[in-house]
Amino acid sequence: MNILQHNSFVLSTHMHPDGDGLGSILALMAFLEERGKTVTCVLPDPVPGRYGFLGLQAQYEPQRCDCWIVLDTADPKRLGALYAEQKALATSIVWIDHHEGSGSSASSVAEVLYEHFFDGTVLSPKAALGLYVSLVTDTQSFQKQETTALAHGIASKITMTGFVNPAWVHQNIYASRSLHTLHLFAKVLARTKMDNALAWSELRLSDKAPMDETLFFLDEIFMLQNATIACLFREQQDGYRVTLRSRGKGLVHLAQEYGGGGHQNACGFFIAKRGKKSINEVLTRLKALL
Ligand SMILES: [Mn+2]
Repeated sequence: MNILQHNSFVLSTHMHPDGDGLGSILALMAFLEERGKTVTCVLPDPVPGRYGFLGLQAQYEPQRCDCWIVLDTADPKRLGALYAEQKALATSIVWIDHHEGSGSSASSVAEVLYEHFFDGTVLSPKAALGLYVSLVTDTQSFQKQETTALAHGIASKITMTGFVNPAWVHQNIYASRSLHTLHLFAKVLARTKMDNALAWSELRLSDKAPMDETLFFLDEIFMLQNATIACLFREQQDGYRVTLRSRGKGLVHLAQEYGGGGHQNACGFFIAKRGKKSINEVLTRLKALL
């Protein structure tokens, strides 16, 4: 991946940007700027408030550039309208991803970036913070199955720089729940059902759930004792956004069959609304995988 032949860069990530996408943009931006490159961050969606502490200056209009680098997805659909507009202004495109189908089994984009760009370099404060946020959010604080010695090793090298305070990062990202979100969480917990090792719940349109603030609900449901698959149905006007977690059940093919994607143990897709049928069909498919 010889991207340093280029001079001007646009860095982007998927819609509903998360810590992995935003953190890896911050790190790669620092790396390129330190080498005299012109770098602009262009996003399809606003930066969620909880990631304001990254200090990332994002723009929302496509920009002309030699090289457009998309982080944390390889799926044009996940860029929405930005894809066609930005593609028209970029001379070349590079996708840096770690989802199923990308050929990478890295826990986070930080791992991919570290191996390609940062190994053996002196980390700057911005690069260290960006890599750490990418790593800590996508491994769910080092608890997911994809978390290897490599992830811990990179985290150790980052924290040894002294530029990153893990407790401060954690507080910024996670100690940010509103009372509304907490009350919503109570509703979703009360709706949770379990059938053998499958646990599921739903968010309804009437809940008015902000996407970014309710992402942790599914992970909490997945903490149920003996659950090997957890599923959250998020009602939309025309269907349901379905997100899945598993322990070793290999769900990504099911997600892809429905037009979605992700990782084997964390993936999602969208289904059209057809009364009770739409939810029941998914539950039947999941039970068959237990
Ligand atoms: Mn990721």
